[in-house]
Parts: sequence; structure tokens; C-alpha cells
Amino acid sequence: MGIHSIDVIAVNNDKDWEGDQESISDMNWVDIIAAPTPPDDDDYPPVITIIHEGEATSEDPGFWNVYVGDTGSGLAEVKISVDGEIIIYDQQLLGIPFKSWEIDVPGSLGNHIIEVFAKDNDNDWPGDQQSITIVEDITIIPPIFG
Ligand SMILES: [Ca+2]
Ligand SMILES: [Ca+2]
Ligand SMILES: [Ca+2]
Repeated sequence: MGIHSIDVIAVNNDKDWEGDQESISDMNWVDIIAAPTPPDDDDYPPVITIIHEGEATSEDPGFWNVYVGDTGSGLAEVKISVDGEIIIYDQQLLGIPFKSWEIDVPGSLGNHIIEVFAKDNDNDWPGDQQSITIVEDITIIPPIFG
């Protein structure tokens, strides 16, 4: 808001010889009356940490510890999918700062993927919420016999 100076210089693209380019310069004083966008009080997405526990074998595939938190505004929504299937979809977190889940790893051999999506609870205007998706994978192997 207030008085701002805008300096406009336009140069044409005529370059046949040095000095061929014409330019104009104009300075205007413009009174900007539009309300500025207020600063975002929380512009960081939630933090997601995924830690696997277990042997990652078909006998002991283990589980993922999923930690999700947002110190700025808390959490609004968390979605956890394993191999494309939604396991957790909590849209009622209501701004709690932190939550964790234990998610079983499938015991079948091969690669398994966990995808965690989280959205924070900052909601001062449309588009104010920040979100993030983290993907991890693990390979389940046959049991190791010693
Ligand atoms: Ca905000
Ligand atoms: Ca945030
Ligand atoms: Ca925000």
C-alpha cells in the first residue's frame, strides 16, 4: 500500500546497426490501493519419517513406523497406502501436532511400497495448507537360515 514508483523501459528489437534500437522510458507514480496478501504464518509442509523395523524376510517382514508432525499448525489429514491400497485415511486430525502409526509390511517376496501423504492444518485462506508425499520401498527376501 502507499505510493510506489514503477519505472518502465521498453527497447525494441531493431539491431541492424549499433544505435539502431529505439527505447522509451517512462516513470509513473502509482497509488496501490489493493490489500497486500498477508504473510503466511506457516509455509512448511508436515514432516514425515518412515522407519522400517524387522528383518525384511518373508518370515519376518516387519513393519514401518510412520511418524508425521507439523510444528507450525498441526495436522489436518494423513493418508497411508501400501502397494497402492489405502490403509489409513484420517481426515479428522484437527490440528494435533504429531501422530504415529505402525504399518505392517506385506510378507510376500519382492518389492513393497509405502506412500504417506500429509496435509497441515493451516487454513487462513484457500490454498494456505501445505502438503507433502513421501514414498519408501522395501524388498522382502526369503528367510535367511544360519
Ligand atoms: Ca497461514
Ligand atoms: Ca505446516
Ligand atoms: Ca500455509
